Amino acid sequence: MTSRFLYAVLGILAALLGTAAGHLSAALLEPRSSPVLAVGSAVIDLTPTPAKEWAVRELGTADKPVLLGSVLVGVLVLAAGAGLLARHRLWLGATALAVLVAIAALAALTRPGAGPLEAVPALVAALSAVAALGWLVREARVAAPAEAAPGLDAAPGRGPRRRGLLLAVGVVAVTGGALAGAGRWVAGYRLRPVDVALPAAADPAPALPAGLEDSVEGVTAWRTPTEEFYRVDTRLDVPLVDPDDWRLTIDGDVAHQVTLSFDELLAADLVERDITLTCVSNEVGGTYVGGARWRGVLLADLLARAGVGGRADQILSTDVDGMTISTPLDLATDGRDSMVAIGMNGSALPREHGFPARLVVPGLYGFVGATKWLRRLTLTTYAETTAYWTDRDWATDAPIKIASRIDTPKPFADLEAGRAVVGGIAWAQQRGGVAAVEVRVDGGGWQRARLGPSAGQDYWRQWYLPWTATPGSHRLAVRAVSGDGETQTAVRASPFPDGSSGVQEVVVTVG
Ligand SMILES: Nc1nc2c(c(=O)[nH]1)N[C@H]1C(S)=C(S)[C@@H](COP(=O)(O)O)O[C@H]1N2
Ligand SMILES: [Mo]
Repeated sequence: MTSRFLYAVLGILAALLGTAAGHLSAALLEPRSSPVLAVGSAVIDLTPTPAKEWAVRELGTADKPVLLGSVLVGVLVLAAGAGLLARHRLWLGATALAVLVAIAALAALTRPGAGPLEAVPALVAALSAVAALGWLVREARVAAPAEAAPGLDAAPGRGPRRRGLLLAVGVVAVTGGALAGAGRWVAGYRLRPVDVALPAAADPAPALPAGLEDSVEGVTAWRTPTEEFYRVDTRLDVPLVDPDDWRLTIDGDVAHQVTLSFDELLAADLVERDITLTCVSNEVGGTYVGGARWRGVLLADLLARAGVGGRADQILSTDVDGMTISTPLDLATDGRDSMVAIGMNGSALPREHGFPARLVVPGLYGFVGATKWLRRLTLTTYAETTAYWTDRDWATDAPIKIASRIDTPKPFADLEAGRAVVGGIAWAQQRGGVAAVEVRVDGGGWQRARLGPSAGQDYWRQWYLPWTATPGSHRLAVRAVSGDGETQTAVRASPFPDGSSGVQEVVVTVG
């Protein structure tokens, strides 16, 4: 092993130990302030919108692991550099590590609503990384005193002099691993699901009829299992909210500010509705869409308690960490079942999906109507205040487009000739629901597919069309027609908000 390589490895080891120590202290104090998470979150907020859209499209749900992995790799490359600097001057290497950690501290402190405590994990990381580097470098010098002559790539000595270095490397590596494991465990324990007994809804939804998934192989389940529900948000972690401390405040242009505890929300009149949620970043044929049964308090009831003034044109919602989303007031209150949801598919919201409460507005894309980890609803105007995505040039008005997806057959599938089935889902929230789905084979005429049951206009529908597959290559396209008579167009308009409206076409080979 050359001495350069050795010192780069020592830098990396020291940085890994520091990162693990920082992560554990963050898990104990405030999970989001973990150095790598904080830097990753800052990267998300600083990333220009087109790059973010690209990442969501190209990387899908892997975007977060990829981002965190890149941040970690970046840290390790810089840490290797710090190790190389320490080869000649320990203080130079230590300073480099400290600068690296200062960036993490800055990232943690600039999170919305961050207090000074959130710099502690970075501080812990800095102290442990520098201490580890100091020890490792001292032992490395003992092991290879020739190193004193700069420029000579002397191999570390053998025998007793090397034992100290091996011991130091072993202790740092094992401690780092133990700290990382402990941090993971503590964070996992503190973020375990909260056991809440939800009261029944005063206005329940009727039992959902059986969907097509049992009879048509390959069609998406009509009810998305909670664990499989897509997740899209700007966070790398989930917020740690204690429902006993949590409050929902309604303020701004209101007659009287209203503040509700979680128990008060549970005690309010609850409704239950089947609503399909989707993300504007969903690719044609994509998976950022899901159907769930939401339980909550109608937004109209809550706003009535506060008494909305005449000035407001937007509901600015703020999450527990200060992230903001704006919802057009006129749309949210036009009679649709907008709600502050506390339950999903019969249980309390999972932390990933907004525990303890989130907004659900039927017919609006998630980024303008589905604020998770909700803390405040402020009645204000678009002129006065702007929200996170508004500041990034996204539209403020974003009704969900009519959409349909082919679940089966999969693109580029190889099928056997004979009886086959084309099937999938379609949605047209707040447009009268899905009235028809049409399938086109090889550019021929549009044929009506058979529809699964309906659970109201805000919930998606399954569909299928029996098809006799003949040998050769075939193109299968699908489009939906809404209850209010609109047909999904073939225009794949870009940029947003038309991105999600394209007609999907898949190519299959029949052998
Ligand atoms: N606080 C908060 N709420 C949020 C977001 C977010 O980044 N932060 N993302 C929104 C977006 S873009 C979508 S599509 C939906 C997704 O909700 P889900 O993750 O429960 O499917 O949440 C919305 N609510
Ligand atoms: Mo979204």
